[in-house]
Amino acid sequence: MSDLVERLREVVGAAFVLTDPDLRAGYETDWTGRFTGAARCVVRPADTAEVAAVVRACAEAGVPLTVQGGNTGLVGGGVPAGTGDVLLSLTRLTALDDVDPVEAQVTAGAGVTLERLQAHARAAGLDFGVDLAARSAATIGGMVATNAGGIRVLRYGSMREQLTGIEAVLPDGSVVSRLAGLAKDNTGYDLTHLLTGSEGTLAVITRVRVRLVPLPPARAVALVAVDGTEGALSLLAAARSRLAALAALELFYADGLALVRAHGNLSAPFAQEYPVYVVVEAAGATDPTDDLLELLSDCDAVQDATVASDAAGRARLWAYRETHTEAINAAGVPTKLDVCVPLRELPGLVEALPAAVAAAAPEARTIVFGHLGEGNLHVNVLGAGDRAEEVTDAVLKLVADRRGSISSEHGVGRAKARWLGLSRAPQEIAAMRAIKGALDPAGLLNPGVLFP
Ligand code: 2HG
Ligand code: ZN
Repeated sequence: MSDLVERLREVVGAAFVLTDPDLRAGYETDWTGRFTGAARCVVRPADTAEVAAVVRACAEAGVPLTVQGGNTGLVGGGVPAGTGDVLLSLTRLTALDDVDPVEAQVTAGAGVTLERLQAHARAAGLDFGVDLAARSAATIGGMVATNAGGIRVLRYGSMREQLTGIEAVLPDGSVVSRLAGLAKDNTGYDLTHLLTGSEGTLAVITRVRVRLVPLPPARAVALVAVDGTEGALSLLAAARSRLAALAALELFYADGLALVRAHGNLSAPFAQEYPVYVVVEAAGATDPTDDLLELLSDCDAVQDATVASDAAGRARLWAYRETHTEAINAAGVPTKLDVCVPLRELPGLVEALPAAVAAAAPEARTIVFGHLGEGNLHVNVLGAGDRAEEVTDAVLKLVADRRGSISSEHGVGRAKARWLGLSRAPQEIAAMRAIKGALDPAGLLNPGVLFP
């Protein structure tokens, strides 16, 4: 055991192999505080060559690796399950190339944060198509590994849609690198997209090449009150057909708003309370405010609305939606379920959730919010205590009954591995296991993640 640690010190430098429990602690517990495990050490390589040497050393020693980016994943995929793994943190892989304005692409190290990539793209007059609340800490490598979604999927798609290439270290320490960013490349299996969403089980992503999108100069945001989930869907349908500049459409409920307001000391958005709220953002070459206002005045489902076009006003309205995660965490350790169903099933699911959760954990309280465009609900259950597994089982079965996915954007991780069979057929799981076995026959990368 100490031989391996010694060898890792030689590879990355002694300062970047953390064995002291106090130094390891921040890496060993996930952002929610729900998932925790002990690593034999945390190793922090600086580049692809060092990652490859670390992986080779662990492979030779037969020691499993847990791979971690910004540690903002919410399904326990980036923290060790037990003891003894090497925790491979990629936050030092921060190289960021110049933006290529002709291809509208850029190559980023796995440890570059989303916020830094966004600022880099914007300085070149472009933007990155994915955005999410954890932008200051979430890393691009982790976001690719989990195929992160966020608030702009309805306009630009998830991480998968942004990728034109990838560099990764395979479990034997060899490096695959496809970073030319070719717009067309039909030369066999698509490794870039195979590794996207593989949750660190097939390879360690070290660099990625992503496409960038035009930076819309004008934006407007509306916070809209509607009378129910059906009303929110009517607003979505209207926005999809009439608002060409539609950039985001997000959902939350009265109880989530109350929690967020208390946590952030935020004023009430409207003089009275409503059951359901939708944030609509429009972005375009010209000011979309009038189009947004017209949409809202024509949509029968709208009960009340407030619109902001300036940056401070837009941020103020977004805060009601974006601070849900931190407000919930401040109230306790949540059981988080990140699910999606076909949109027609969404109102029925929302209605069925409270009774299903109450049957599993009578004392629990459920806060629901999410990305309406994709039918993606974040079901956060507070106070489940030792009934978290029962709550998970009840909610995921409701979702499966409605032909939904048990993991819409956060990944399966450790949290939902047991339930993979609710969303994937036995033949699919067998095919996935065959791929895992071919690339990682010794099961070194992220054991316990994804597969039951
Ligand atoms: C979001 O949409 C994130 O804000 C986090 O995916 C969701 O906290 C959650 O459950
Ligand atoms: Zn989300």
